[in-house]
Amino acid sequence: MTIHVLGFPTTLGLPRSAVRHGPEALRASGLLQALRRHDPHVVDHGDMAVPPGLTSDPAPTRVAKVVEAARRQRDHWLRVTRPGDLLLTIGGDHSTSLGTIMALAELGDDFDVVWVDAHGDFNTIETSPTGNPHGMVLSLAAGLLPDALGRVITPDRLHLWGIRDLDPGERRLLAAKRVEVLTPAEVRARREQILAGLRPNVFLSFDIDSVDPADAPGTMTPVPGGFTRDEAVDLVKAIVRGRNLIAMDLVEYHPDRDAGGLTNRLACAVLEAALGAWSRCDREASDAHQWPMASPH
Ligand code: 6HN
Ligand code: MN
Ligand code: MN
Ligand code: MN
Repeated sequence: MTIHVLGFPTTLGLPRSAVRHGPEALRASGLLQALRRHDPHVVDHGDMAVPPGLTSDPAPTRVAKVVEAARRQRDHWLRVTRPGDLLLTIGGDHSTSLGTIMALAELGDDFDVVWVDAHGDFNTIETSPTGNPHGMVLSLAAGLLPDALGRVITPDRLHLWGIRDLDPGERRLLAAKRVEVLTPAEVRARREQILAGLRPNVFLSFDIDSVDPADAPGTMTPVPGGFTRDEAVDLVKAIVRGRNLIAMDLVEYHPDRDAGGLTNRLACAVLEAALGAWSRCDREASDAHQWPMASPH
């Protein structure tokens, strides 16, 4: 059982150079060593080369570039992963997560996506107020931008938790597709029920801005009213415990906005919480979870 760690310093979803340094900043503060304390089977795949995002590109081009980078990430995962492994990606903006959804879908796994975020990331080019593809990742995966990508996942598999900032158009789309969208207050109130509603195999995509800006200032899109640091760590443990975490992402970390390193420590704590809970899971039980073997390279 290997934990594959990949840096994906993409700015294709949000053109802003500081987010490129997310993986580097977390590595510099000892993330890999911390993860290896929980589980020795950590393999660092380094950072994928991703071209910079350009606001001068028209929106369809920006989306196409996100899809192209995601395909390369998918292909990387398909080459290296084996049944029972954990795919861990450090972003990058939230377009980091598309390639992993594509890989898991291709592997034929039966999985849910838990998207812990302040935002729905369900805009289309038409509904987006900014044109930034990091706000379109789940609509892309659900096939709502058919010119860019066919449907990779059905909307019933999406679980959006911590959401408190939706644009009007994406709100309508989420309702029309009957996606589970819960505010932090709803997650607190219905925690056991919503956890029980998840499939055993989970991809947890953790956007730093799900946490309140008081505890996680190091992001470009802060929204008040988020989870506290302790709530976030506890929620991650609860998601992983008794379930099979097959992939996890940590995204939208902007080190230049992280005075005092508060967000860096939060990011490490969230990843350590996930890995600690993952390593304590009954790995025997997860052998039942079989992926078709990817061909060796
Ligand atoms: N994220 N809804 C806004 C937009 O520009 O579409 C913000 C998106 C934030 C993206 O959280 O990864
Ligand atoms: Mn997001
Ligand atoms: Mn967000
Ligand atoms: Mn579900």
